[in-house]
Amino acid sequence: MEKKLKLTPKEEALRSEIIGKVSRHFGKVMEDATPKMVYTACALTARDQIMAKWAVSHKEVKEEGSKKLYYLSFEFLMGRLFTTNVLNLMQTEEYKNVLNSLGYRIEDIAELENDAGLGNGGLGRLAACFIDSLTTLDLPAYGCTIRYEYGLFRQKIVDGYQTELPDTWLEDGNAWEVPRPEETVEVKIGGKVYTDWHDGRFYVRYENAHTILAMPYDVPLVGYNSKIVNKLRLWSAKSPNHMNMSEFNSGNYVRAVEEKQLAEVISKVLYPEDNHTEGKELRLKQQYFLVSATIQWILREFETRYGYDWKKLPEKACIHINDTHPTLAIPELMRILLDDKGLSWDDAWEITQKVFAYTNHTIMSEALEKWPLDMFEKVLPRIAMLVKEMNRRLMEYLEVVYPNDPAKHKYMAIIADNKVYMANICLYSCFAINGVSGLHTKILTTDIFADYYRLNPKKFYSITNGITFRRWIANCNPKLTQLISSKIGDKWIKNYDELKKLLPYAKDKEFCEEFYKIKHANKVCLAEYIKEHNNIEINPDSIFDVQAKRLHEYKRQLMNVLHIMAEYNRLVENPNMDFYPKTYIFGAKAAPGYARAKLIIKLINNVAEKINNDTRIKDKIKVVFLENYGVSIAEMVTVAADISEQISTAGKEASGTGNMKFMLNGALTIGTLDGANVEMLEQVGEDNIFIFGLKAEEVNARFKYNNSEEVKDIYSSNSVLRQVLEQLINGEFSDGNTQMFRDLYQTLLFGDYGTPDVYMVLRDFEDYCKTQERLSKLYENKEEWYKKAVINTACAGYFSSDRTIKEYNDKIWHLKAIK
Ligand code: 26W
Repeated sequence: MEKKLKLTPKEEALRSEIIGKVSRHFGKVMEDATPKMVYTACALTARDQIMAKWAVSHKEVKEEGSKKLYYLSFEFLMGRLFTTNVLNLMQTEEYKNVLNSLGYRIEDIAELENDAGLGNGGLGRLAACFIDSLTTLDLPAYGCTIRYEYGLFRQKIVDGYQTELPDTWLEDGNAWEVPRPEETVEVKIGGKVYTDWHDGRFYVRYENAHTILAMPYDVPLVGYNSKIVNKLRLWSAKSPNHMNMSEFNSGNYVRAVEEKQLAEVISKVLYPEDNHTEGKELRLKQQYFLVSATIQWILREFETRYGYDWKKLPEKACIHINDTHPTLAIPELMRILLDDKGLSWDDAWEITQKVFAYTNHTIMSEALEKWPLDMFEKVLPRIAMLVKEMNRRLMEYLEVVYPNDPAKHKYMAIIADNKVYMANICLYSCFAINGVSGLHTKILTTDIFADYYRLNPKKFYSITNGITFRRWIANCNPKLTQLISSKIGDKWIKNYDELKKLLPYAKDKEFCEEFYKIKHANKVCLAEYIKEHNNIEINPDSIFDVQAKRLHEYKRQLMNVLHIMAEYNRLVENPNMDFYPKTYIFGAKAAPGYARAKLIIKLINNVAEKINNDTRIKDKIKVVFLENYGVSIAEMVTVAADISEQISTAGKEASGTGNMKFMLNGALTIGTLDGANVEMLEQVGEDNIFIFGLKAEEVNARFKYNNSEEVKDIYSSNSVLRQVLEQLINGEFSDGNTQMFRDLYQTLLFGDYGTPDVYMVLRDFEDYCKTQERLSKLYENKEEWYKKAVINTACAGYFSSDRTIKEYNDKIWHLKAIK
């Protein structure tokens, strides 16, 4: 229903634009348009503005001959783009008013956009935050990834179990992308390669290689009140051949389209493994597909502007490798410089070494990528030759710097035991290598990468992760943003240091009261969502305790549930005890092949089912599992959380970024001294964060011996823990089924390979419970609680990804902001 509202001339113009889009794009008048059409029309008007800006920005970057960053990442977890784009264009009010005048609410329209969920977790979301900060700081940069037709799977909980459905995010089209068929490049996979010299030149010939076309789609991106437009380039795989007509005519319909399908499968799905690799051939093809297309494009751009002066490449381009997944960009650059551009090995190598930088995001050994050499040679015969030559030179070098140390050579090798080690390619070739938090970098340089570190300590940097304040507060928590800006102005959204100015307000009762009201309103919103989606009634006055992140044993969702079970047991025994009502909220996807992670999801759901329906405890505990956790759900839960669970086994979480989002929005953290939690403690001081558990060195020491004795001691001395462990196998939370959760019991008490409780769940349990109790006690004193909450928000400035990007730029990239 249209409403008569007074609009400014600018708003009137926008309104006509939207109506025009609905008419031209869908052939409808406003009254007949569906809300989805209105969404698309709005998105297209925003896109038009960005495109107009883009043309100018592109010209400037070109004219200035600026150095550019190419951020190669297998994942970009962008989420929805409409409201962040509108925010960055500084037009939220305009769109809100215009949509109102057309009878819509901006929130409802924004919700119709599918999340661009092209990522698993932290690494992918970090890439998305980085591209926002790069653009906001007017630094010329391109994000490069694959246009997965299906993003990460859609999670559906059936009878408490996770099931997976395809995420059909492109089904209704994607208003933000611009196809660039004219920039399609060819990628060659498989076949046989022959090399030879004649007439003083080196020749490479491919036989029976498969050619796949890589067609780019560009998503233009604006920064917050910024001058330039950057872009995310998404590569899509296309077959060079159409359907096979003769097969079709002979009635072989499947075979007629087979070849085409096989080529295009490369950009169909994102592998749902995070922190675990399986060495699948298709994934290797995907990796080469992305890097080959990107490197060809980079060199073409360079050549068009600067000709054949390849030595200049490092002055004009920096290529960032986001974890090892895009590592093959390194041998691919070598290949093109050698085979196509005719450079010598030494010249090509000198250039290559100055172009690439690498970030490591995990020390979990099962995440460190390695490929079977025979598969590698079959899929990428020419790249395999180059990688072998790199390894030969590396070995020669190691013999000089670390003589007579075969064990070390093997550990540092690119090829060992017939496997290709991706991280070692990066460590050998990149001019900069970094970890993502202080503790993580320390572990890299003193432990897993120590041998490379000793060779060249100056190449190593520590750069703590960050999050973009535009999405993670301005956009998802507009009320809090307004409250803060009403006191300290709105500069802090871009100048993160200014957030510190909020600190004095922690002592201002009235301010804290307002802060509390906003948190409460956000909790009410989340409660409504939960009522609608889970059909669970939750109390907005209870403490909202949230753990939202990928499901992994090291993140210890299991410890969280065991504690909930223990609290429940206490309440059942003594229903009238003093107990502040609590709502435990989980959001987590598990890798489809990770059986134990999926079992933990089932346990959470069974515990929820039992507790939520037990009238004896009078609604004092509720447990909710939010289905299909992703960026949009994250936005909703971060603003509503009172407690943020960051409870990984110390030394295992490289940084974490969810921890920062909760902190920024005024949740108090219960956490271990792991990843960026360490730095959060430094920022807020120990009175304002709830740290418990073993430290990284203590965990490490326990890894070195078999901790069976310690586990036995804990088991016999802690009766609360003993009870919940027994409940895993006595059917208490599984309708009498004593087998369902036996695996969890088994791994905690006896371990898979004889070492029980690898992730120290039992060891940290008691301290965790005590710390939880301290938090519940504190919540009774709202004044104290909100003082601490405000301090958390005020001290979160350091965790702006703008700070992170400035550090990357000063230390590694050296890009110049466009004036
Ligand atoms: C090949 C399978 C695979 C896929 C993804 C292996 C490893 C990964 C990522 C490196 C996992 C990941 O997302 N790591 C997270 O990166 C974040 C950004 O730096 C950190 O904040 C998290 O602590 C880290 O777990």
